[in-house]
Amino acid sequence: MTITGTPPVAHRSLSRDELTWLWQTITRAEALETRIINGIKRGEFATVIWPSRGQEAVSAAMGLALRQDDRLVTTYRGLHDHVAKGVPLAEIIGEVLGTSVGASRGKGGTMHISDPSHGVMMTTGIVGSGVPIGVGLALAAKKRGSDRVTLVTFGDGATNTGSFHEGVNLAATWNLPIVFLCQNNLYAEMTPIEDTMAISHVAERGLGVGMRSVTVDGNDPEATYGVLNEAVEHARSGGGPTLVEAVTFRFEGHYAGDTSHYIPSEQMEAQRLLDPLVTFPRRLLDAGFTQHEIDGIRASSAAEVEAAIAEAKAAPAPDIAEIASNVYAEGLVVTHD
Ligand SMILES: Cc1ncc(C[n+]2csc(CCOP(=O)(O)OP(=O)(O)O)c2C)c(N)n1
Ligand SMILES: [Mg+2]
Repeated sequence: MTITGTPPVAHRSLSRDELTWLWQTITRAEALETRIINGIKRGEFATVIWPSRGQEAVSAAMGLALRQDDRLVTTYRGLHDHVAKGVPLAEIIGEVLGTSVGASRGKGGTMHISDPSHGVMMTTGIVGSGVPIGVGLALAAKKRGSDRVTLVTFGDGATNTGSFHEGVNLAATWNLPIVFLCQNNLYAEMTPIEDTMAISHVAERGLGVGMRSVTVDGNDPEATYGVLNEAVEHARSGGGPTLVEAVTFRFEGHYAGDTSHYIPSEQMEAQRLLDPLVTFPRRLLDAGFTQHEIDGIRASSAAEVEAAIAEAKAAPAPDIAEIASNVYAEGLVVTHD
């Protein structure tokens, strides 16, 4: 659905390889999270994650729309985003478990995964704080004449913060190469969206700052890809920022262990019918995939996760001698150009 100012997206049909990639990414993210939650439940892991079960289609679409060197800023609920941006599974799990194969050598934890080699510049636990940081990355790209796009992703609740409103305003004013991706899962912690905002679409918040703004069905990876791809290419070609609201749902609690008792059972049941893990395989069958192929991709994803878990578990904890390394920039020369 177009809210304002955005040209209609030409929905080209995706190739078989692209559809395969989307399903691989959705199932990798799902398998990763399910395996970690099961490990926590049975006492195998002492850790914490903020589940994104249900939101995988949004991140898969995002991963397909971005180049490896494009930049991503995400949140504590970002394991699916890390997978989609190409961070190796063992490096993600190493952070979740705090072992030295982690992307930050096990020193970041779930809430602070970064992997600049895959463009993941920051994961933050401070709601809304990624927005101005993404704006800074996009400003740097513009000043340096780089064609890298920055995508910053956050929840619906984050759009209630001052940093969101300040950040989108500057991005629109400076015409920066950035995409703001709101993963609207209808809840902020335990609070339903209608208790915190009086508008029907988060995307309306882009209107007030003069930004192109779109709402899309985040459970449909192809539609979400179409919108994000257009927004990314628009930013890359100098057209400026877009706010994309992908409407989705979170089937697990706010954190692993939260029972979601505050989500009405009728809402949960209605959302289950829209779960991309259920609906996308039907789409793949229509596109000519066999059930055997669909199941095979899912089984491969689970096997990859199992191998990555074994690798991360076998790695030692970070060496104490490393406690201060990579914490501060070394040999940094500040120039004022
Ligand atoms: C600045 C700030 N305020 C409050 C919190 C506590 N908190 C953690 S998650 C969360 C809800 C955020 O909701 P939303 O932006 O919709 O993201 P979601 O968790 O649904 O992905 C809150 C209020 C925080 N981490 N940071
Ligand atoms: Mg939310």
